[in-house]
Amino acid sequence: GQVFRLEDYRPSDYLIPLTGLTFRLSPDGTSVVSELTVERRSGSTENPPLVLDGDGLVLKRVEIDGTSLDPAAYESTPDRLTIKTPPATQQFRVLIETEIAPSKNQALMGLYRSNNVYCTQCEAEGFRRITYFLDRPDILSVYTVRIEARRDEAPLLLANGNPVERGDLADGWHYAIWHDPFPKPSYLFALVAGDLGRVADSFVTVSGREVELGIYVEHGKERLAAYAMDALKRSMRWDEEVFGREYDLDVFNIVAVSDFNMGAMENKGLNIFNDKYVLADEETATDTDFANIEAIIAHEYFHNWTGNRITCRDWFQLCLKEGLTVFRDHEFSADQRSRSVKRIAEVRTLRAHQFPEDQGPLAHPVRPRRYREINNFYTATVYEKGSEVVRMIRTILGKATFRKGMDLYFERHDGEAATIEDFLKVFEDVSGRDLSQFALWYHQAGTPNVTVAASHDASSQQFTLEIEQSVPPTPSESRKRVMHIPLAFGLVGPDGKDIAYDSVEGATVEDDVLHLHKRRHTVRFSGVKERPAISLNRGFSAPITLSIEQSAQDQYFLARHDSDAFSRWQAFNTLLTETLISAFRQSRGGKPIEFSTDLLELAGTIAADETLEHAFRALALTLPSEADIAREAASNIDPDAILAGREALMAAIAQANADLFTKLYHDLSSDGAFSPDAASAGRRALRNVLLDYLSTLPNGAALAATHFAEATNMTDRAAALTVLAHRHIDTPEAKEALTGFEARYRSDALVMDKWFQIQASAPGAGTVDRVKKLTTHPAFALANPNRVRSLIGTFATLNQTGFHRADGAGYEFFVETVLSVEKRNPQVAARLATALRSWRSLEPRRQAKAREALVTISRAENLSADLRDIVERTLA
Ligand code: DPP
Ligand code: ZN
Repeated sequence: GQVFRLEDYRPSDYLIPLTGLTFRLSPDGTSVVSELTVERRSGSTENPPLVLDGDGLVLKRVEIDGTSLDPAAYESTPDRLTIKTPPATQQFRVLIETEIAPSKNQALMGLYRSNNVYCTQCEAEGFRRITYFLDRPDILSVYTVRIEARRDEAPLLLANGNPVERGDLADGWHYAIWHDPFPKPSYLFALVAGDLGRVADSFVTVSGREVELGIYVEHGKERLAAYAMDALKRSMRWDEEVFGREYDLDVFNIVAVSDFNMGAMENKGLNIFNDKYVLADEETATDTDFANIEAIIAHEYFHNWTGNRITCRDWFQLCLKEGLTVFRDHEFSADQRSRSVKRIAEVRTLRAHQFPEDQGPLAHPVRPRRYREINNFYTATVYEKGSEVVRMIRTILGKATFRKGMDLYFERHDGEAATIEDFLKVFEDVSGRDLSQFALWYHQAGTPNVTVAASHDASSQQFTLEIEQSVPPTPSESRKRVMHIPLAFGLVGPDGKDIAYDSVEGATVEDDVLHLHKRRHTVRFSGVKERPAISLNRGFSAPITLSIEQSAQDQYFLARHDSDAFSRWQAFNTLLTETLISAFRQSRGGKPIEFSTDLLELAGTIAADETLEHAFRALALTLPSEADIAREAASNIDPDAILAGREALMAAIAQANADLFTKLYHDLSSDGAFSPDAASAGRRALRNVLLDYLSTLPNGAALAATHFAEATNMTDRAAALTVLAHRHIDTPEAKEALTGFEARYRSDALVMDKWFQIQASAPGAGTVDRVKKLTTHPAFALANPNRVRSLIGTFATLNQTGFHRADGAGYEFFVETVLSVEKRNPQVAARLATALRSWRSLEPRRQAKAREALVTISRAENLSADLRDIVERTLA
């Protein structure tokens, strides 16, 4: 396929200041009439051909300035419309009619049908599946949209912007007209038509304008949108208060659909959501679901300014809107919930998703320089690492200067399609700093590693850190440049408080942040009487891996006393990870596994520490996952040995703390009505982690069965079912719970997704066959992305022992499934295939089988550009 390169960017010859669209909706033959006002770029005196993008289109007619165009004057294919000699006038009008079939659209890009509702998804390049257009984000146009449909089929007609007019037409048809005054790129176009229920509310902006809010869901599910509506209003207020951003249209609508490739989409004034991120109540949604809904509602809303008002010049700049908007939603959630708990959760996500990407064959810079298929760049690197980079800018500049920079960004670039250079420039301008070395975070792939050795000299009262940074090579970037790494730190004294020092030399230190600018630093703190423990990268100030030469004594000390909650969690997590890696090696070597009693005791101390939030304790006690252990162990991975080591540590911690955990578990029983707030969720989280431990003890299955039976919300029910299905699958308790859950939720697709997920992630060799069988379950559908991700995606990403089964049976099933998904939906198939990205870290036998699986996919006939791109890069 074609390779697109950042350095090849060139402005288009033409602009499209105005776009009028008329849709006459019908499932199998929708007519789209597009009336474009086309303008030569100012200053240009030439009239080169006008080349419009298409994708699988059927052209019905073309007119220029009201006259039909002679067939010799244009060339059309399904993928392109070329008007050979446009008029020499500064402006001209082009009318294009295409016909599309929403009912046949299974790729879920462009205009399609979900549950009999017409809806659209245009990012990144779906608009060209609707009509011929300059389908690139730097073409900003003012849209007026007229929708016509049969009133009985689609009483509701929505598009971007504000409603203008609606009325009846002959033969039971009706129409609506929408106008969006804000120029926008085509990827933000949206249309929805169908029969949906409406939840209405309103919001008065800071300047006193009233905005009508609507969330549209399947009839009968209105009640389930209450939490999403509440999250929306909180997001709108927060963006005013924290970023000074006010909403700009008269209406803001959200539509939930059940077939959606992504989580949600920020179309101007008309967000379209995967229903999984709208619908929730305690009976059907877990606390994690509530938190995700809050975050994604906020994320899409925040895009109104970071993405829509200021968009991206080209798709290489995707992180300009995504990294920044993720940063904004992280900050929102931190303010709504617990900041330190939120930070720990973010870092866990970054390590679980972005680190393996950055450390494997699919590594790419936060701002990539080339791509073959842009759909494959909606990655953890662009989103999550992109957010970390913005966070580092704030760390370096300080909160007040950062805010000034953001204000300048909004002021300077409103209404534009901008670049990362534009973004960095505003921060240089407000701070007077040179951010050119910092900019490497956008340009250079790979996770930097920082190694640190500390020494203390009592006689000279000097504390010295020898620090070295390196960035491992990544595909097509073997030589790396030295980065600017901001490390928040503290020197922790014997009483747990940070100690003061007289002066520091060898690196810049500002506000408890150590700035690395060179490959090596020798940093000397003077006036340090007693040897402190070094707490480094507090709050995870830089997205790096860190190896500190540190005594176990210091690690235990920090895990008990670090005043920075993140670092305290980190210290304990590092102890657990190191223990699990050595347990894995012992297990593989056939040795009995032993654990330090200090570690087992510390787990108990943390569990019972009432000065710590419940949610913090739950996170601390959650052992690193099998994938975490595999990533940290890095090579020669045998998932069975990893699982054995992890289960052994679970059981050892549980045995050592049996009485304490049992008492805590009972003390934490719910005592009142359900609330999804963070404190209540934290309590449930801790109790459910304790259940997980206690279920390794005798009568564990019975305890989990009771927990399941007594659960009054989905969080507790799903937690108990997970314990039963993962640890006690062959017991009657597990069978009964799985059957009971299925019977109760058979007709609720989103809840059945959990039932699929829980079974697909059950460790062990038997899961492959169980998952295979589940693909024939009536609730499963290969055409629905949520179902595919729940069953197949979960199996491939969260089931190390099942997916990487030594005989390759997991891979064989996976290859077959990915190829059948691909026939309908290449985007979802390509995303699934990334599950094999870490194949080189497996032990040799599994590695050979995984490679075979990738090769089989690469040789399949008619492979889509999406899947080919992933598979070829993974094998390269
Ligand atoms: N809808 C996706 C997001 O908001 C892509 N823009 O991240
Ligand atoms: Zn986004």
